[in-house]
Amino acid sequence: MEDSRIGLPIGTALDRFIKRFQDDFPYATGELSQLLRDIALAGKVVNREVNKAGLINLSGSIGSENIQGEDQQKLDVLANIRFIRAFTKGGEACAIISEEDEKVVDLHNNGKYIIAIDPLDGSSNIDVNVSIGTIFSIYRRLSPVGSPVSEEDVLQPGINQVASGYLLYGSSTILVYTTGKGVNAFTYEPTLGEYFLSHHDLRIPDDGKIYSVNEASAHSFNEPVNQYLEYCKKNRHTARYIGSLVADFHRNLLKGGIYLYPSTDQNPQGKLRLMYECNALAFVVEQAGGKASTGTERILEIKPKSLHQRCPLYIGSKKMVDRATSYY
Ligand code: P6P
Repeated sequence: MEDSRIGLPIGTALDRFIKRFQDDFPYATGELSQLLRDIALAGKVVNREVNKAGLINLSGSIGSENIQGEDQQKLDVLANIRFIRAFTKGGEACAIISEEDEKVVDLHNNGKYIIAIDPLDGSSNIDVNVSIGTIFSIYRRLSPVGSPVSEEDVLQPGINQVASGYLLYGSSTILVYTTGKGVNAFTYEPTLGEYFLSHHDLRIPDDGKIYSVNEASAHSFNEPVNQYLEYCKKNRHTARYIGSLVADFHRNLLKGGIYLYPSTDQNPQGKLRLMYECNALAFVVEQAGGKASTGTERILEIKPKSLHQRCPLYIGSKKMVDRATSYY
């Protein structure tokens, strides 16, 4: 099916799509394109490991905790190694902020880009065969190429992102990303080892009836959250919560909906991390016509204070986020 807006039909290979749009970037000298290819390649490798985890004893935990104090799954560590290796070989990124590493991973090269990544989000679902995902953000470094990576390079607000997206390892594996000119999705065809354009210029429905929240924490939600949930129930919404952010987000992106992770007594700042979960998805959802807020502040405008800081997250259809935040 020819899409006149871009002259590239559904089914176009990722590489050709990236090349076609590389010229849209005044400063693009191909590095950002190469970075996207590196992510796609690492995603293929992680996809293969995720799909056979049970067979080669890759599921389960390694008995250690990451800096978040969360039980590290074998695939968490593997995915982190795969993505860092891809960026190291590619040479386009000079530093990486990863959920699995306490400090910034400095690649000591002349790369122009900073990556923030959650290599495998929702990994506690690996053992029960529920979809999981990789979430990534790409920034340009602010300090001169080749100089030591500075704190201002890594703690940039989400509005500075040059690209962001996610891989969803589900019934099929899909790569969804934006470079600030809309959102496109590529479905992976494992027999050909290639991603093909499956959703062009994705737009999230302005409104929806699906809300995603873990209501087991409702006793500790603040009043505005409970008022909104009351509204949802009175207006015949549907609750859908997979417990895997990327899977919940992707369904809401396609069908319309809102995902909420408010502050709770267990996670007073919210559970999700600003740098490599909230900012990345906020850029995607805004590019698709949706919204992302902490409840009181636009996610993309938050000035980060630390690598792994958390924030409350309301993300999805514009009208749903507006209503949810109107109770504040
Ligand atoms: P809870 C997975 O650990 C994750 O980061 C997201 O993928 C998911 O939406 C959320 O946490 C689930 O958290 O507290 O509901 O189990």
